[in-house]
Amino acid sequence: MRPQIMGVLNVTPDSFSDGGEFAHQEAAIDHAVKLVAAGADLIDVGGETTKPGAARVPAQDEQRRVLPIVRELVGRGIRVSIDTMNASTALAAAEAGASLINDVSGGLADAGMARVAIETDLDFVVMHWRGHSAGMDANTDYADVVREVRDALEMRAAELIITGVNPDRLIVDPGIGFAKTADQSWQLVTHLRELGSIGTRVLVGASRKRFLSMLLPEGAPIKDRDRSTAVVSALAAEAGAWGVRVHDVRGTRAALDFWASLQSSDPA
Ligand code: PMM
Repeated sequence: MRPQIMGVLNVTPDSFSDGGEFAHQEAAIDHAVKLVAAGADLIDVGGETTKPGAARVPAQDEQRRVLPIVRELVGRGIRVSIDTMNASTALAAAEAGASLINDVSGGLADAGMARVAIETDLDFVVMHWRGHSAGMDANTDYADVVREVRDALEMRAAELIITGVNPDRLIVDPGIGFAKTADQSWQLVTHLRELGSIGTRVLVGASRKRFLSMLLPEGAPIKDRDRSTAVVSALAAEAGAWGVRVHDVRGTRAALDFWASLQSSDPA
């Protein structure tokens, strides 16, 4: 089966228009609707930038940004994932109808997150994480990045299951670009299949990340990474991933539909 496509909707002050709060929200909803029309299965709403070096955002500010959007999208029948490290935001989004919690810290940033995952029994994405964005570029020492990320995710999943999280709800994510050099991100992308032995579903978030610029001319615009993102989406499908998180849904949808038709066609 084709992987699920999670369309990225970052609702941060630097995204969308600067025409005031309402115009900003309208533009965000408009963008989400376009992502669904382009083939997204769910929309990943986030109100805190996790780019390398980024500072934290207070949970109240995050909630002011994301909750009206979650409510509106759910009201329109769109499946929503909430991209947050804050248990209070995850809970409020769940109450507003979100169907998946996407925590880049895998429940490590906020000790209350596991409880929210247990109580809501929503799908729960647990990403490989080595600490907050402010210092993560200095935290890339691995002897064997593929084995260490795999083992850390397996360990984290086991801890969460012992705490009471439903194993069927867990989805692990290697955290491409999070405390990983470009070379380490490449290694993870080419060994995604090894995450399958953890026994949970796997999500891959490679979209527009820095490592994809390695094959592009110096200074190429970010959007030029969309074609290689679509290739990585097809690689993820081939490796058995449950889902991919992408900005350019159209490109990934075309790649995945093509991949799926190759799967179903009879070999000559
Ligand atoms: N990457 C970003 C944000 N959220 N969530 C998951 N599960 N996996 C990721 O790789 C991931 C994420 C950062 O990307 P962006 O700033 O381009 O949205």
